[in-house]
Amino acid sequence: MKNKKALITGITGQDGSYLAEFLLAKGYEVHGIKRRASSFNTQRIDHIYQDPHTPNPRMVLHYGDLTDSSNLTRILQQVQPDEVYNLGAQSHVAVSFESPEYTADVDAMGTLRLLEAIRLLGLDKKTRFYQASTSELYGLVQEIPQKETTPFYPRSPYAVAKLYAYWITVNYREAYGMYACNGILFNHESPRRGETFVTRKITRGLANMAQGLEACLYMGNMDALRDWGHAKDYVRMQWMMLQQDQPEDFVIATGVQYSVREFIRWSAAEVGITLRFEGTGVEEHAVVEHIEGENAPALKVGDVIVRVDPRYFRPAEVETLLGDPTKAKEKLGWTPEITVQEMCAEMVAEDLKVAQRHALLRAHGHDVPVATEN
Ligand code: NDP
Ligand code: GDR
Repeated sequence: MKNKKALITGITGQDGSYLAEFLLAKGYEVHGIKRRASSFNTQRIDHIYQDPHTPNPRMVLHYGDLTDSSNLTRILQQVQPDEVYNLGAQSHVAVSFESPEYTADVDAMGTLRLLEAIRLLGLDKKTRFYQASTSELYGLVQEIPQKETTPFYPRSPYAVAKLYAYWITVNYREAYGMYACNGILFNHESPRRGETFVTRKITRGLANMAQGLEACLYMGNMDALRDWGHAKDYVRMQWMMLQQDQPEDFVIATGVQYSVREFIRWSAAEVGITLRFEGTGVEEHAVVEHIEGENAPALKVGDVIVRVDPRYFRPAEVETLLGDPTKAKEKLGWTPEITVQEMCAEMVAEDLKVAQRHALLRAHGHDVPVATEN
């Protein structure tokens, strides 16, 4: 039997990289769309990249953009994929308040462009379509926990754009009989998570502070509650959703929620630091109470290493998200294998390795770029 072909938008992102690995291991020929950038932007997939000069490469990258219909149509025509995974997006909620129109163009219209191209090329009976939908659709929560039937109430330009993408996917399924479905995924993280999402900002920030590369971690709303899983578990589910007889939408979550503050405590503990939170509101801060082991030579008891900076508050916040993955468990047999605590340990360990390398370079007089705008 011929290998299946998959096309992944957003292949250079967190999920795209894990999904590409997963599909290659299953024997797929994987095509991905990458954006033209002035610097290299393929760090997450460099380890699986195949030189186009190798005979019959099973991984092929195409330049493209979700804002460009003609480009998407040409790539789809050329690849004739069995499965399309639409993971590409301006995926940062806070940034969507800064760039609402661009976010709508990529996240909402981009999805329509792909679906319409599949239809116009006559691929609608061949190509199965996965849409990266999100728990942000629930926004101002109407029911706890959230499941497939919970009403939506989006709270950001990102979530509103994704709401359009959700419904246009349902609409193409119902109107044209396409195999198109939504995975309504709750937050999922990994060592490959973008540096400005909260978990990675925390694990990287703590690792850098432990090694003397940063002085303080400035946070937004630490009361926010999230249902965090591991990206590896969630991409497996993306594939499973396209292997069913009938296309359906599924919530993917762990069913457990924690606060951002809790995630900071765990990450600190992974570095060997016990934190004490003091104060309330914008005055809240965390003090180093105890240090164990060798991972934090740059810190001492009494240091204030976490503060609140209101610039990270959002114009409208999603305070609490908790998913109910019962349908995914019962219909597909999916359950997450990696706990949030295991994931946190993995993320801190990876960030510590990098911070230790950078501290060594700095000690030998080399410049080390550590600043991040979050
Ligand atoms: P990332 O931000 O890590 O990756 C986004 C990807 O989209 C990158 O490859 C990025 O390219 C690409 N992209 C951005 N803009 C465009 C554009 N205009 N045209 C083409 N590609 C573009 O996101 P994740 O991997 O974390 O998430 C994958 C998808 O799942 C996203 O759609 C996200 O909204 C959604 N989602 C994510 C969840 C999560 O917790 N991670 C939860 C629920 C949904 P580049 O590398 O060049 O920036
Ligand atoms: P989210 O993820 O908005 O849920 O969207 P993010 O990690 O950015 O925020 C989670 C929660 O933490 C609070 N928070 C902070 N967030 C950031 N980024 N930086 C901070 O300093 C900070 N302090 C507190 C936030 O206010 C929020 O409540 C992610 C993205 O991957 C989306 O693409 C995806 O759809 C959803 O998850 C599900």
